[in-house]
Formats: sequence, structure tokens, C-alpha cells
Amino acid sequence: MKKLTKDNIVKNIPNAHFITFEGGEGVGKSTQAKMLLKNLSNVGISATTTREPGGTPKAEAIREFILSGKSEQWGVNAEAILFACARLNHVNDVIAPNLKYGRWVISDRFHDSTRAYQGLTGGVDEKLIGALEKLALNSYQPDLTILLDMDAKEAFERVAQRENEFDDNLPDRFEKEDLTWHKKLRKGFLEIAKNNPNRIIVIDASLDADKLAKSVWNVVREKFPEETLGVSV
Ligand code: T5A
Repeated sequence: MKKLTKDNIVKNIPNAHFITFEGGEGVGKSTQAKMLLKNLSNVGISATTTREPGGTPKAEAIREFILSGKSEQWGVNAEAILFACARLNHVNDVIAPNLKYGRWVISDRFHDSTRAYQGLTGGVDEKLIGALEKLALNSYQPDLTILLDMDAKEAFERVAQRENEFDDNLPDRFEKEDLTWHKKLRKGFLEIAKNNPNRIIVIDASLDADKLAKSVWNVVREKFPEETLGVSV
């Protein structure tokens, strides 16, 4: 019998995948991340959900600093750097260890949000965005990104109906930007998808949550047919 060493135990662990949800405010990312977790678990896949900015105590502290509006006075470049600091810690402490031990990771937002919000909409230079990406990702590029796309005004109406996480019922750092800004953001995300056709799939997010979850599942099982055994929901 082959002796089990730390190396060959790790080699025998099934291939885990890294999936991210992206899109503007209120398009249903958190809802779909939870529904995908349930669908993966139904086919016996061990997975975890996480979010950005956040996912670790240090990154959650940066989240609070940014979303409460305290970072705005520092300017867009500093905000891009803060998102990258949070991501670096999130990759090292949550994403990499889970994938290494065979657990799939589903992240509600990742680096495409920095590209879309700070880069294409906020005007941060592409060179800085690229350098921060290289530093923070540490080569942990998602295997699949699902871009939930819908009309910015409709998504705003959804956001207005849900609770604000800071208990003050005020719009957070980016929710308070106007509709023109959010239309530009949507265009930015679609441009990123166009430039990454092998990784990013765009789905119409105006569908109700159950129908949307079915569309997401179809994308996941097409992308990873062996692991999901082609099971439909
Ligand atoms: N940011 C983030 C950057 O600028 N740069 C970065 O690098 C990163 C990582 C994060 C903020 O930080 C910015 C982007 C953001 O402004 P967040 O809270 O994570 O903030 O992001 P939001 O998009 O603001 O989160 P939301 O919770 O508002 O939106 P979700 O997750 O897209 O939507 P969800 O699932 O919470 O649903 C919103 C509401 O709609 C309902 C839900 O019940 C809920 O009330 N809903 C639906 N209604 C109808 N049909 C459906 N299909 C629905 N799905 C959900």
C-alpha cells in the first residue's frame, strides 16, 4: 500500500473551483450565491460562500471604512488600494486555503468590481488597477464569473427595499452615486465581460430569483459537467 504523505493527500483532493458573482448594486448577487451553494450541496459538492470587500475580520474592517463613506475623502486611487488590501487578505486567508483542501469558493464580488467601479467608472488608471490585481490575486483568478446584468434603475428599486447593513438607512458609499454613474458602471461590467469571454458569462438578472438560479445552475453544469454530473435543478 502506498504510504500517505502530506503531498499525496493534497494531490488526491478533488479539484475545487472558484466562482464569482459580479454586477451593479442590488442585481441579486448575494441571493444567487446562497442558492448556488445549496445546488452544489445537492450534488454532494462541498462549497463555501464569501464576499468582497470582506470575508475575513481584517477585510471586514476595511469594508466598514469604505462603505460608511469614511474613505471617500482619500480619493479614488486610495480606495482602489484599500479594496486590494482587503482582497489580498481574503485570498490568503479564505480563498486559497479552501480551494487547496477541495472546497469550492463562491465569492459575492471580486476583482472585476475594482475594474468596473474604481477603474472604468471611477477613472483609476489601468496600470494601477493591473498592478493591484497582480498583487492581490496571487494568481487566484476565478474559473467562472457570472455577471448579473439588469437595468440600473430597476436594480436601484430593489436596493431601496432591502435593509442597509449600517442600520442608518442611508445609501452606502456607491449607492448614493446618481443613475448616470450607475449606467456607466453597467457598461463597464459589460465591457469587462466582452474582453473575457471564456471566464465571464452574462445572465439577465431581471428574472425572478428561482428562474435566475436555474440559469446560473445551467451555466455551472455546462462549465463543470464532470463535477456536477450534469444534474439539473
Ligand atoms: N465595491 C466592491 C467596489 O467599489 N470595488 C470593489 O472592488 C468591491 C469588491 C459592496 C460595495 O463596494 C463596491 C461595490 C458596492 O457598492 P455590497 O453590499 O457587497 O457592497 O454590494 P451591493 O451590490 O450593494 O449588494 P446588494 O446586497 O445591494 O446587492 P446584491 O447582492 O446584488 O443583491 P441581493 O441578493 O442582496 O438582493 C437585493 C434585494 O433584491 C431582492 C432581495 O430580496 C433584496 O431585497 N432580490 C430580488 N428581487 C427580485 N428578483 C430577484 N431575482 C431578486 N434577487 C434578489
